[in-house]
Amino acid sequence: DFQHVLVNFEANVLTITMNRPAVLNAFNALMIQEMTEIVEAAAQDESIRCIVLTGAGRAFGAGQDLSAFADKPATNHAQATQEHLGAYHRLVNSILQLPQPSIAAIHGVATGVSLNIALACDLRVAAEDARLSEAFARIGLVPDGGGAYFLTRLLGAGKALELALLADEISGKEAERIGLVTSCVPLAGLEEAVRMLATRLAHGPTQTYGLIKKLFQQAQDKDLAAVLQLESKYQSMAIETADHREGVQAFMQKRPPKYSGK
Ligand code: T3D
Repeated sequence: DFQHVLVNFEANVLTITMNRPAVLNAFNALMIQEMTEIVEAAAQDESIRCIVLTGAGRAFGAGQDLSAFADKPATNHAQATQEHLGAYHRLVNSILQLPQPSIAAIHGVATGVSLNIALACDLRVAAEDARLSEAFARIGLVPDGGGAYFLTRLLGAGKALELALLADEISGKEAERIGLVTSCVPLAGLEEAVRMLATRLAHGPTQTYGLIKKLFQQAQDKDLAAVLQLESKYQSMAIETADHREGVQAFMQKRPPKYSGK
């Protein structure tokens, strides 16, 4: 049982809901710890074939819970930040390294480190009411939780720096336009849109998805020769999977494939 996170497992999809709605799901130490524990366990569980990350109440997440820092002298801020960062880094890495596909379902506020946690997911679906912002500079901080890494890769260096410096909120529609989210849907349709996407992924070739994720992550800082080597490595693994055989057989037999994830 978790204090700040709800977990639901249904039809091979694990939904992780950040659950501190009174503070718009701002992160405290326990919520970071609980989420990390859940994500690390999910990585080991073959029955989980897609992971959805979302927030309870009217927001995805309002970043770090600032109340813990508000009444401390300035010197302790830096110390507390250092302590928190290690925990955030472990969470970001655990999401990024998930072998299964992950989706962030974003409604309302997604700001600061909460937004960057969403960027660690493979796909993002935003509601039209979404308010995304790299709010850090507003309170005199640099983006953490991997923001500089994710934003520059998703958007290019120029747009990434603009979002970080101006720290303005952008809407779900604007986020879709610039490629920060996969799609933007009306709030009332968010749950269903994410359920459909998660179900589709959960019926896919899970092991191959894991290989695709590794290939694309590792390709980011390599030249073509190195990427071609990597694709050979991962293709020779994919070609051995039962799902590859099933995919080819289904094509030849003119029927939809039935993937086991293996
Ligand atoms: O440890 C470290 O490494 C530091 C790392 C920091 C990383 C970061 O995430 S930096 C960014 C931190 N987050 C923010 O700066 C956002 C702060 N919140 C806001 O600016 C506003 O709340 C929003 C623009 C996000 C939403 O505004 P609105 O008007 O929709 O809602 P609200 O009324 O401001 O918030 C509702 C409640 O949530 C409110 O509490 P109350 O008055 O009803 O008792 C508000 O205080 C609380 N809340 C919102 N965000 C936070 C928060 N409480 C603690 N920490 C928050 N981040």
